[in-house]
Amino acid sequence: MKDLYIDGSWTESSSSQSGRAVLNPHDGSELSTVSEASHADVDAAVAAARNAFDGGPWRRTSARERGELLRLVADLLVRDREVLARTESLDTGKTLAEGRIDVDDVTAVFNYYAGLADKDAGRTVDAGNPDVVSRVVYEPIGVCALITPWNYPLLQLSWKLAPALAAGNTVVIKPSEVTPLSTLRLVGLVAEAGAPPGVVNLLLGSGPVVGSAMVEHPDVDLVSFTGGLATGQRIMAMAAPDVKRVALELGGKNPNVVFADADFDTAVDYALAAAFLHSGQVCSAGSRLIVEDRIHDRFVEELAKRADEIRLGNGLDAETECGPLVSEAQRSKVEGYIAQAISDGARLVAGGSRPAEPELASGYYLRPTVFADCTRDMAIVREEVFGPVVTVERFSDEQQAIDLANDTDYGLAGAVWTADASVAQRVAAALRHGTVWINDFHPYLPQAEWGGFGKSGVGRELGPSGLAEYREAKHIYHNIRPAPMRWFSGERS
Ligand code: TXE
Repeated sequence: MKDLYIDGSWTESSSSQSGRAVLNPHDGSELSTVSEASHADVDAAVAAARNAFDGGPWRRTSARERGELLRLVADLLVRDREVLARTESLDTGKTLAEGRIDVDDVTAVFNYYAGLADKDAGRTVDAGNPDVVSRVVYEPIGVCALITPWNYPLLQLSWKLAPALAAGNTVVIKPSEVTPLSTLRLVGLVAEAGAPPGVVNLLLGSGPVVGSAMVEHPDVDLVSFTGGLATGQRIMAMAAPDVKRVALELGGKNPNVVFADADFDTAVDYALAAAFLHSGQVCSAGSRLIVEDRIHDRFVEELAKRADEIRLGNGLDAETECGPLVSEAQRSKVEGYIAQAISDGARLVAGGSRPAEPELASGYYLRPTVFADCTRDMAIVREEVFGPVVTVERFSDEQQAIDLANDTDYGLAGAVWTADASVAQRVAAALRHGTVWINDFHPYLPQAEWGGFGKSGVGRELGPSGLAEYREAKHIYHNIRPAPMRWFSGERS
């Protein structure tokens, strides 16, 4: 299997380990077998990226040329939209419609950074001295390790790869071992678009072996990681000895606050999408509903009824509204949370179990699950479940809603639903979360920063800050009338 991409060639792993089976979460069948990289492969990929950064032609490309490369990748994504969407759907279990949206979003991200690449070459600074020319310029950081998760393999990679290349870095990519297939295709497109050898390298394999070796490699300058909190903490510690730059997106426990004056049907509709899109395996999933007392009971009743009606099934089937979880391991983790929530006293009002349909029995399915009577001390309310589970808490006034919404270690995203614009603005201002939606849930824009407060991570992706993560700022101070200043004259007065 030649499925590692190192120094401009597809190569075989040098590991003696046999390949890894990639499974279809709909039925557990094998989609493909992929390589497991060895430590020697990690060394080769990092060396290729290092050489391409230090000495290759990439260094001499202009920002405009790099932007053109990204634009070409975007065009190829449009060409291959259907096959990429299908690959993503098969590998992750998400619906084909979601897969298509992902590819369109990825295309938009490449186009956005294609446009931004040459827009900001730095600035001139007034040094307060007419004989000084002082300017700030931006330079690439160097070799970037890009480690991505399994829920949005293509999308999460694009948020890293496009700005890293726009800034002039070289990269070594490692997708999740659970869902590597669309990344293989995307790396193929970047090669087809003409990225010089060594600029983009691809490794496959497990996090603890291949991922750790990348993070600890002395020739890696930056690690950008999206994944779970525990892994992020480990990566930050591994990056510390070399003071590597780190950019981390570590998920969330995202509040969705509904005031009684919000449009009821719309708020219920969005609460379902917030919680159950991609079976809740979304870092910004609205997994914590916080509902005003006056509508609480009616809201819970309607939410549970509609959750029960969600059609589960194969992501490739046009009838399907919600696919399976990504793996057996992820499903059993979520089932553990459900069991604990019941024993902690949360009231199960929908789902909580695997579906009864025989045709779904071999896939990793779970019914959309709603828990009422939840309190902030419960694990199901505090920890990221990453499955089709939503908890409901209640509030009686604005301050209580804000306090509940902010009572989390995370701080990725949140929403407020109300017809009162003043309430909406006050609550949005008070929320300690990186994105706040008012009367909406989930949309993000390539032009707007994405990332979290607190334990949701370090740094920002997307927007101009998403490019800044991959740049070093350098101040160049030029004295244009040099003359001795006699600070040390050696003379005594
Ligand atoms: O993620 P990991 P897992 C959360 C979610 C989920 C939990 C666990 O709550 O239930 O994380 O999922 C690589 N050094 N999110 O265990 O381990 C790994 O190979 C370097 C939230 O699957 O974080 C993969 O490529 N790399 C999230 C990537 O890290 C390592 C999306 C993510 O895997 C590594 C996914 C190591 N020691 C899960 N160990 C989000 N923020 O959206 C693993 N990896």
